[in-house]
Amino acid sequence: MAAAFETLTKHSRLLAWLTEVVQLCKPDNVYTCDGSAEEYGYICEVAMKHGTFTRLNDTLRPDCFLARSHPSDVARVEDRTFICTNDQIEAGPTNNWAPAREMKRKLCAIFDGCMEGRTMYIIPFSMGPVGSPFSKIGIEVTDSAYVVANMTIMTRVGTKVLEALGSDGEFVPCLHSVGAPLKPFQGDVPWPCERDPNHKYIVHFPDDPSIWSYGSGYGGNALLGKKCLALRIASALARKEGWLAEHMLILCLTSPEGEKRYIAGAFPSACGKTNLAMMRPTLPGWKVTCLGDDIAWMRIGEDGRLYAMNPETGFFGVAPGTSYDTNPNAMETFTRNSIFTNAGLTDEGDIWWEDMGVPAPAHLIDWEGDDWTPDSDRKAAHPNARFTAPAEQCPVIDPDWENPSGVPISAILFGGRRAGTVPLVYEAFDWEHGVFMGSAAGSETTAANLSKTGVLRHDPFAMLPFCGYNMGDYFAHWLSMAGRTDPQKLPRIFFVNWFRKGEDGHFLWPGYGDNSRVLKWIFERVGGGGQAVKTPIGNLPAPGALDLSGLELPAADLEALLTVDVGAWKQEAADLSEYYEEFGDRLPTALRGQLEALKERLHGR
Ligand code: OXD
Ligand code: MN
Repeated sequence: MAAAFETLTKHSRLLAWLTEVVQLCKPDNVYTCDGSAEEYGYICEVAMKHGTFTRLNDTLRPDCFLARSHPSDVARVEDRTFICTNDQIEAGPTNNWAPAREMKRKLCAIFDGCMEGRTMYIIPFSMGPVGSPFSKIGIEVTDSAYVVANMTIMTRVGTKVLEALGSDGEFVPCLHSVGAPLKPFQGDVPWPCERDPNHKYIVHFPDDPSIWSYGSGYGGNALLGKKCLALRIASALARKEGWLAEHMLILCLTSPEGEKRYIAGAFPSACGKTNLAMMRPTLPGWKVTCLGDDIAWMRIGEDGRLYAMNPETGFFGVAPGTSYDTNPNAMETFTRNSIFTNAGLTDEGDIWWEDMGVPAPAHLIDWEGDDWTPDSDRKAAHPNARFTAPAEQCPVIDPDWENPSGVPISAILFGGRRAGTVPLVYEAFDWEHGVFMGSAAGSETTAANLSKTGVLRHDPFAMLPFCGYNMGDYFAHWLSMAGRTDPQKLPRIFFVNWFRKGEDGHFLWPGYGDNSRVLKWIFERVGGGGQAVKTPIGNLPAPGALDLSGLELPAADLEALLTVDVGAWKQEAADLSEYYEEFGDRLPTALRGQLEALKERLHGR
């Protein structure tokens, strides 16, 4: 057992807060994490003892575990996620809001005694390299060993963080409970959580800042460093401090000549960010290395360029669909030291999921713990099943992924899953137009959140579920970056769409490693080359400018991928006008101006 927290820090605010949460939550034991390998082993043993973890076959998948969640707790719960400020306008129209003071009162009642019969774990963690001036420290208090194990992979945890915090450093208090206290002699279940979907609370107080999460043990609801701190809280801090906290992958593209360019990309959940971040290019001689697959913190550096850093240390990726065809580097990343949640368990003790690229076994145990055969009419893995894997195990991890100063970004991509209208790639005319493009992003929904699938939802900058303040102000903050440096030094902005479909429903673009063809054009554009044609929506690749060597793409498909359907875009602009109404007077006039200019270009004026 680790030493009592009182002996581990002299930070009086931290001590006061921990004392308060112990009194409130009333755990049986308190354990402070030191972040060591021994501790990780011990936590995994605890999770196995509770039935949360099953150890996988040590030959096939060394030091890996499978967890099965309760069927009521399988994804982020956006309808139970709140941004709590004094005035609703500060949270804006895209967030659930409640008055901060009232919500705190309510949460204090809900958290009262919520850890009875359980161990409280204190997890000191750093988002970003420990000690980097760009990093932020959080202290997560949780009653879930599963959360401790996952946080240990996803963030930098332990004593070194308390040391960096010193006696008066800033930290974000992050209180988490699965919401399932144990009465004396009550037996535990493998995945304790609040079963009532209306009694889960993922609450952010950006003005404190602090996070309170109750009732779910899953993913972004519970691993509070990720969406809660590194996006919702960080976006609000970033606005105050003049930087950007974004839902973006970071990759480095190296040309056959050895020239490197760093690219960041914002895509809504389940649009293939992880696949793109560690892609194996099909174009000979081109190389992609990965710095991050989900979150980028970006600041203007001393040279006036925008630098990006991944605050995480692991990948929490969607498992189904991940295969040696779609993402061989991810497959190599989670060969060991990884946690799988809601995957199928084969009779050999390995994991399996739909579209893993290996035939379905004749029998397995599905994500709900039941026998499954290929004839079953259920999925073996939940569609939002996940792998948690250390970033350092990625075969193409970039040597600079932990550089405390980040890497200079040359291009920013926005994208989404769009069956129609949006071409394969186009480039913004300038920063303001690029911000407009980001604000107009949207995607057809999938299983990473609980909304209906296949419906188009606006998802500006892929930040709809993650922006910790008024989205109109967020647009203004993006626009303001042009005033913080020489705008010519800012990255160029592009929109991409790998998901365009033909009339018969087939994908027009092969995607995956062939996306390197689009990245090559982007690489050339930012270097001053790459031919483009100006269209009403932006600059598209000129005929012949995309490198399609070795690819058999029907001419009609290429044509459909690279033409601007003016009629469809007029409709798109009309939809956007309506969407913009939501933001009222918080919508920057520059964006209204961009929309009007787009309409004029579409009408040929
Ligand atoms: C994620 C998400 O899990 O965006 O990364 O939903
Ligand atoms: Mn994400």
